[in-house]
Amino acid sequence: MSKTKEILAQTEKYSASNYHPLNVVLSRGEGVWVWDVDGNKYLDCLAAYSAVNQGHRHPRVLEALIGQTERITLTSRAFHNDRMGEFLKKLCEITGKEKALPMNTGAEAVETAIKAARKWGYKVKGVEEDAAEIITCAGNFHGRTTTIVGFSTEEQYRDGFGPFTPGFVTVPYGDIEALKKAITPDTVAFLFEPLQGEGGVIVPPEGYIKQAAEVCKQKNVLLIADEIQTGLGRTGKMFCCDHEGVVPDTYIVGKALGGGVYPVSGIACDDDIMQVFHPGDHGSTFGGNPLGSAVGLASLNVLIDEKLADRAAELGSYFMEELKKIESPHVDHVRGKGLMIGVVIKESSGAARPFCEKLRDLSVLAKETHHQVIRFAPPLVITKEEIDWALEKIKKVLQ
Ligand code: IF1
Repeated sequence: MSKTKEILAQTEKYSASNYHPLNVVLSRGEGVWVWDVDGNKYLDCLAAYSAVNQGHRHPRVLEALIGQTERITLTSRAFHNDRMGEFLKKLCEITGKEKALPMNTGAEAVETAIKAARKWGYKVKGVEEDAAEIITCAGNFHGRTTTIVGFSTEEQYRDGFGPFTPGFVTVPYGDIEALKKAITPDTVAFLFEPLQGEGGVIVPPEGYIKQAAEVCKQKNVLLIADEIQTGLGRTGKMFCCDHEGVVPDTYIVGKALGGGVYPVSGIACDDDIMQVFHPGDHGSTFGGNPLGSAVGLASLNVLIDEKLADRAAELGSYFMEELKKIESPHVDHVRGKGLMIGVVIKESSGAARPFCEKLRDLSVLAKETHHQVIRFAPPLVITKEEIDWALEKIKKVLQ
């Protein structure tokens, strides 16, 4: 039995079946390339859902990780450590914000943003206790906690997990009038993705983000951008909100902040919001630990020094243009921004999954989202030659 089959059987036996992965067992990674246990090589066009923007095992990220393991890795926040301040300084410089609060996973950072918005609503805006409302969008994906799935519009993410947290109002994504109508005196925040990843690589209408920012400013409602997947260079700018020159009240970051080696997330905002947190109000065992901070700092430095956002802009438009040129009876259209691209498969051609399986057979790893969309989101260190290599295989499968 091949090593792959052996490991698939072992996983089948011992793992919860909360995922339906492609049948490929990865054991090595380098840049945009990954190898399975049988030595087959693949081009990774998912980058762990944009958590590997710097490429697999980036030397500078590994150096920070391994170097820090030789000093100290975890202190808890009961004591200070010598790496967190430097990391948060860099994060504040990049976001242009006064303060940052480090967490670990994206969902934890989203929950932190929700708590900050609610408390700001009560202590600063003057909303009555427990009456705070947060507006979110249909088709959202912000994580898997019960509060977050409570405002998901994807039935499967909610099924069997109730009862849910109150205080959330859903509006259609991209619809400014609906957002205006949904705001009440109790609305404390609008939480949105500047481009919906899991929703199927949905790009909102031009100007939507700017208009949302204006509406929120007028109504004293916090604009909270979940840039966990779209941020850190993925869409061709440091943050996706930058495409419309919008600076949200709160940035939520994660995924690539950990450089593909360690969970690092957080929120960044000015002190008028962050000052609602007093000692003991909020925290986590691992948030702000020296190992994650060292990795977070290196991850940001790599993004900046290697100009990965510019790379994503240039190579993303090349990739998208070439995908659009492919004559295929199966493709409805191509959409996205930077190196966050979705190829929408016509219903008449069935689901996207079989196309991903054929791509795997040709050594390209991509993942479907929402049945009809093949998502292409490779590490931002990809070269034009590697994109051309992938395009050959993608053409074969789509034609
Ligand atoms: C899964 C999706 C992507 C995110 C945004 C917060 C989080 C995510 C915009 C939470 C996480 C991951 C989660 C993973 C698959 C993947 C995903 F398909 F689920 F939706 F990328 F599109 N905000 N997205 O994309 O961050 O707690 O996971 O660190 O749950 O299957 P997390």
